[in-house]
Amino acid sequence: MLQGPIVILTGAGVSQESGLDTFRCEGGVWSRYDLEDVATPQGYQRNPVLVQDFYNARRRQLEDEAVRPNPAHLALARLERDWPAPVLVVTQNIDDLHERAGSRAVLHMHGELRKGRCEACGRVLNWPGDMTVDSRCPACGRNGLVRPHVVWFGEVPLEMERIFQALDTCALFLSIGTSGNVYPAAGFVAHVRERGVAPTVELNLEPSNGASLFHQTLYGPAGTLVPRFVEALLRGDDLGSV
Ligand code: BJW
Repeated sequence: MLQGPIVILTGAGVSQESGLDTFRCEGGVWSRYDLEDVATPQGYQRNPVLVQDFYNARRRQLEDEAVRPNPAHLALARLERDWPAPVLVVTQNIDDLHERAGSRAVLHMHGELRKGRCEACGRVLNWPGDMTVDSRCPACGRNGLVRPHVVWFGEVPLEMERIFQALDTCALFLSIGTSGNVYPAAGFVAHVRERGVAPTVELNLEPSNGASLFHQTLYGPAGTLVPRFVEALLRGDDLGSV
């Protein structure tokens, strides 16, 4: 029977049924915006107003009543509560739906929409509302140097040391709702497999770029698949029978 710590990588697909767009699916964020414009430091330098507006709109979307944790987020929170060893969610998502569902051990490797960061003093700030190119840092008082606390292409993702420590000691690795296009997250499955100890499972709507690297793959909407999978894990079912 499976025992020990679990690491769960999540991506935009886990929040799709909560009403948030994925990036690379049909009609996704990158079909409406050029990622070079809104998700690179160079794009921000060129047109900070466009980038602030992009993140302001997404931040406001989190306030929408319809945007709430779906059964996949809730099942992962339940797993953390009921599993007898640590369960860590490593999310590429910048929304707060895992926390709202009740997950406590969550690392946001690509940052958080409801936070800002001052480029003058480096302080990470809670930022629930709109941010502008003139916003004042409440910590150091400087104007115009607060940016969204998100990780753009070419920037180093957050919490990498803790993430690799967890990957190096996990007994099970799950990847949920991510297309496997973006590194270093896309490389986690290969990293875990190198150790040759922990089973790796992909739960996604369709095969990701790295699908062949997983021991097991399950396809369907996360809101249906994840609760079923968590239920089976907690019952102690053999993974292969899920
Ligand atoms: C469902 C579903 C449902 C739908 N149920 N499933 C060449 C080779 C290798 C690497 C590089 C390279 N050139 C450059 C790089 C590095 C680069 C990179 O990976 N580029 C690739 C595009 C090639 N990476 C970086 O620059 C990163 N930094 C870095 O590498 O630093 C170096 C370093 C690393 C480590 C240590 C030291 C140094 C930074 C990456 C930053 C990514 N930022 C973004 C935007 C910011 C946040 C935001 O605005 O939200 O993060 S990009 C965007 O993609 C966002 C996401 O987090 C990320 C991943 O997307 P995700 O989650 O996979 O979404 P989708 O849409 O792609 O997929 C959704 C999936 O869900 C699909 O498969 C659907 O089928 C599925 N799905 N509905 C279940 N209901």
